[in-house]
Amino acid sequence: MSEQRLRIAIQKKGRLSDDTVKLLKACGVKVNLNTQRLIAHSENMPIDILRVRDDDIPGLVMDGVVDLGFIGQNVLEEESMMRAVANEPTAHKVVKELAFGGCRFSLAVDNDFDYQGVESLANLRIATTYVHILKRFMEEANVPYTSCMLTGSVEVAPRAGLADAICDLVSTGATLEANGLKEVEVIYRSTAVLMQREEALSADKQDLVNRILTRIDGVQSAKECKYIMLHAPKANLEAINSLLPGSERPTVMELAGNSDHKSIRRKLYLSFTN
Ligand code: PRT
Ligand code: ZN
Repeated sequence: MSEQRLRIAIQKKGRLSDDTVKLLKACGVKVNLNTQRLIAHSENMPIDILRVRDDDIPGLVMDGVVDLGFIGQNVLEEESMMRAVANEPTAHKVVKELAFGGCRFSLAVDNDFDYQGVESLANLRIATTYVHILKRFMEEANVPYTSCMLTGSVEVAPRAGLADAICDLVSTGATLEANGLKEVEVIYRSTAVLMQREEALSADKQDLVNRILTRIDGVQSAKECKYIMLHAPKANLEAINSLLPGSERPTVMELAGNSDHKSIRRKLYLSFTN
């Protein structure tokens, strides 16, 4: 890989891959990712794309091996805490929050578990992949527990007799439900982010990063903005508007032949986090 080209690490195969590649394409970065190659070179920009497991991305950026990385905040947070304990470099900048990869990191127990609060988990065994994020939460709650580190199939741990509870990523909740578990505590919320190495880049590389960031803003604001339209009783206009997020005023129009109702139109900026 050339020092002059911007190096970006992305997840090779997984939940962040498609959205990351789509975003890069929408930003005008042309690259052929149809091969199995570890490194792909952009055809139209001085960019090399490194395709790796998501767990490797924070370290590659923190060690300065790549300039940018697309990663879930949960993985970044966990790796930062792990490296801090090991006295390894952790410096980096989060340069953009992204509108995909949204999930929550939650404690879950069997449906028939009588959960009264975190104290109900005292001295129990909790299975998780992100042991440091869980540890911070349990220490802050001052609840002793034993952790059981699993890198996959965390949701089957209680049924398999490996743990009494789990702490795992949740998006729709379907996996918990399918395994007879209930979500009892959200301990961390995550989206994908774009991270950059701490050390300054050359002026040319930083210009390119700035151009990409501006394009991401353009792509995300186009996606995040939706119009809603509804017909509602005149008397409820203020109440309805107060329920909608943001401070923008709606466009209110008369409805032909109906003096009690109005047509309301409002632009909404959607949040992508769960
Ligand atoms: O192979 P590699 O190490 O690169 O990938 P991976 O298997 O470690 O990660 P991957 O691809 O599963 O997830 C990558 C990132 O996507 C995570 O680190 C999160 O930031 C984000 N993300 C968003 C999720 C989810 N949503 C999610 N639902 N990651 C995992 N899940 C799993 C969860 O662990 C559980 O098994 O999906 C299941 C729950 O989903 P629901 O919809 O049933 O609730
Ligand atoms: Zn992973």
